[in-house]
Amino acid sequence: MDGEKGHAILEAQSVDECVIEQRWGDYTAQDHGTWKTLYDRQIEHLTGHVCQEYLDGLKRLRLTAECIPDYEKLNRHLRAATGWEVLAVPGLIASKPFFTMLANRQFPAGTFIRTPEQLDYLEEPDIFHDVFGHIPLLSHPDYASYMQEYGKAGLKALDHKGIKFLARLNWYTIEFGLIKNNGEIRAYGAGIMSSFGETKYLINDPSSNWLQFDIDRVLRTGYYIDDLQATYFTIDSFESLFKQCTERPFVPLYEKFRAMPTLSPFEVYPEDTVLRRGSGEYWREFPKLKTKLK
Ligand code: HBI
Ligand code: FE
Repeated sequence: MDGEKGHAILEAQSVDECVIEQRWGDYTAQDHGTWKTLYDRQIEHLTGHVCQEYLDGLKRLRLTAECIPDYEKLNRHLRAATGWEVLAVPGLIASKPFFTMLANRQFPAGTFIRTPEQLDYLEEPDIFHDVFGHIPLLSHPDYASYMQEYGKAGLKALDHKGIKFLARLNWYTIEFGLIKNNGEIRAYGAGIMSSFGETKYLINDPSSNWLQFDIDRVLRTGYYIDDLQATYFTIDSFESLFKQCTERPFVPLYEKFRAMPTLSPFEVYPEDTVLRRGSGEYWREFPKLKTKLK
């Protein structure tokens, strides 16, 4: 996307100004081939490490490696499952339309797909991250309710300087969350699902700490957007996540936590319930963090 169009989209404050046509017919054979390569590779590496709810969602929504999903067809299955729908947007949109869409069970998904040269990482979320990463779980009723609540909380947070805290909740659940599945710990976060590097690291590298999800801890814990996770938070179920995030109003927590120090993703604190104590070697040997703690 060229600069000023991207800039204009990030300025747009209404949902209508952000939504575009997917133009499924414009995808090339290379685009569909990239989708298939990414899909097959992630499914191969995630099997055994991804939660059952996600795999059920892929099936329920008929999401396969065959070709880039056509949002019109995808939405028939998604609406039937939980009333959610995917709307095409050119890329990252401003927070207000973003949260408004989530609050209305509409997920803003990109339409472009990365080039074969960008297979392993790209700055902006592309259709593979948004659809393969985020959409399957929207067919699960409890996760669907959580995402809608997240959108409603986002609209409130905009009026109470709470976006920083909510972005952390987004990061440690929607993007990089883990969940218990019959005693095992499995991935559900879109940032894991759609990233080859993060998937390999989570599965093979002993460095990261896996902590029991606690809403106060997560709202207070910073994160780096440009590196693998030092800490992952694990929920018992999507129902328990929804309950923890709706049983207390967030605005008083924003006030309280704003006056307290940001917790580090590299530390384990006395109150933490540690499900797996990492070795920490990844970030000790390669401290290459470029961006600041969020
Ligand atoms: N826009 N399309 C899109 N997708 C996102 O995930 C997104 C966004 N705009 C804002 C945003 N995420 C974050 O600021 C919130 O998650 C906090
Ligand atoms: Fe995402």
